[in-house]
Amino acid sequence: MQKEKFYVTTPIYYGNGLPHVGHFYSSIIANTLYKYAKISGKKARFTTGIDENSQKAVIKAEEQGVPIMEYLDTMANEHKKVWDFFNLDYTDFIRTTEKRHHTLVQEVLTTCHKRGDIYEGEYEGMYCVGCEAFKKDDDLVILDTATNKTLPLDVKGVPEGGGIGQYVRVCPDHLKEPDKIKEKNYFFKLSKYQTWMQEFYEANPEFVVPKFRFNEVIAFVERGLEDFSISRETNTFGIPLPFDPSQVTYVWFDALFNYYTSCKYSPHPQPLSQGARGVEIDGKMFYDESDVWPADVHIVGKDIIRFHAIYWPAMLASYFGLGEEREGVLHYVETDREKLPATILTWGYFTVDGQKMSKSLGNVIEPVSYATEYSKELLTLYMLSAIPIGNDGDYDRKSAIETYNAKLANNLGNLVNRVVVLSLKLPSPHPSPLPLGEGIDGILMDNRAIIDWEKINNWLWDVYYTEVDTFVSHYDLKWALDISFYTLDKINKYTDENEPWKLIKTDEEKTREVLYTIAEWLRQVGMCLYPFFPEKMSEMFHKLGLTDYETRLENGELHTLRSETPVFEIKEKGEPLFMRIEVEK
Ligand code: ME8
Repeated sequence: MQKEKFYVTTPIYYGNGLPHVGHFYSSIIANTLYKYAKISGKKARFTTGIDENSQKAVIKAEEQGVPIMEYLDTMANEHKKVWDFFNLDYTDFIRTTEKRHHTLVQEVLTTCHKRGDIYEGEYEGMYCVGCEAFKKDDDLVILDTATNKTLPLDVKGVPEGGGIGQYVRVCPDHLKEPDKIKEKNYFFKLSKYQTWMQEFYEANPEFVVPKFRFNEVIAFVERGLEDFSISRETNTFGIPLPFDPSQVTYVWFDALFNYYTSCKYSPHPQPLSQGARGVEIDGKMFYDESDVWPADVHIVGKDIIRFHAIYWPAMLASYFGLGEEREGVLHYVETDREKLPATILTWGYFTVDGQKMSKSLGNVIEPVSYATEYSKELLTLYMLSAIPIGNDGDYDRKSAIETYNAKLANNLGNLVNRVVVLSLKLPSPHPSPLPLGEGIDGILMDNRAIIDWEKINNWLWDVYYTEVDTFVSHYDLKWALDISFYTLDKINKYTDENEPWKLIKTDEEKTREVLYTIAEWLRQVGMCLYPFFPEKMSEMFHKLGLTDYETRLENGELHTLRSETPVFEIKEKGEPLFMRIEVEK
């Protein structure tokens, strides 16, 4: 039987800086969704990487006096080091300077050109190198160079009383005046896709999540789509247009197709496609994994939503030849869906302790050093549980520590510790038909006839699993975490009510039952939390004496494991699972 598939991507980050917490956020969402799909037995794929064909990188390399490729190789390694530190389980790390990507983009450009969707023209206007985007007047804000503050967006023209050159129009994100440009360019006929796009949105109301961001996109499209420039004459670094090599394609037409290159020319054949034939490009083998296309979810920040929600479907429509022309107008047809990404999941911007993250304020959270100082799980937990995906959010450092202490160190960590310590105090188990080994303390066996099994079962199967699976499939990771910690609260309550630390002095049999019950709850919640905190949950399974859990989950056995009757062969106390962190005053 064909396995269900799941394909998730992060934006490819610009390689001219190191990843900060904003990048970490999309990567950890992607990793969690990927892991959840994988343990659920899906054919899962997770692509991340870096966006290299940009003017910004060329400028940086020149500033440092190193050849561009040497600079990019160093940066690609630095990026990988960050993701490897967090053990992110990406299937593919793509670099847009790779030959496989050049091959694909040139094939796309040729196809779209032949279809008549790319034409030659002249561009005159403004270009922001920081955004790698052309700007219109409306896109800019006014900067008061005397105070270095931007004026409200609704201020029209230059306020009175300013000195000469005091007020300049700048890009709101980079606070720099865009370059004035006049050059020959090639344009993409986005306007041809106006009706098609509106019909596509209409038929797919969940294309952009959350809804309020989709509404912004829809309103933008309703104002009318304009053709956009896809090439630059003055840039020399990038992918040349196959039909006019004096021009290189400018960043978006190139960058967005990374998501497809990664499947079409995959460095690894996935288990399901054994026998897939490889092609050799630049001495490396690549495999056609395009059966995982389209992406199930692209994770993107709000600043790049228009590119993903408008340009991207239109480019794909042009490449794949989607739509049906009737009386000179292109219309959307239901089967187009099979080639288009299912969801664009967007998030907002973070501030740190209520302030904009900026180098000059010294409040940029650098994920590796922050996680080294505190804990990886603290960062993941706070990012995924304090900020609902979609909204702008604040990273409140004090509250991050408090959340970690309450949920991971106290709630989960203490429970594990209790079960382990008390189990080790129990004498060797009673004879059992199970092959347990002899004379080992701390073994908890199944005893479902007399423990509170029904209660657990009802909650787990009727509520918890359904809710977690549903939340995750709607990309609602906050709620998946919240219900898991709510379940842990229930186990803590059960533990407090049964007081196994007292019971152990009087009733060994009943203690065994209570501890088994707690351990079983922990096993079940641990499997749902595994995609969020894989290292710590593996450690917890190990403490509970469950062998092979990590391997079996990674092999997609979540559903089998949920129904299994485990034996907990607890052997040693070891270090606490989560150390408490002191809150800084
Ligand atoms: O845009 N809070 O790359 P990028 C939250 N190469 N998110 C933030 C943030 C903040 N303070 N700062 C940045 C690019 N981001 C392109 C993508 S994809 C085909 C090409 C987010 O490195 C930002 O919103 O500038 C963006 O989505 C992502 O980080 C990557 O940004």
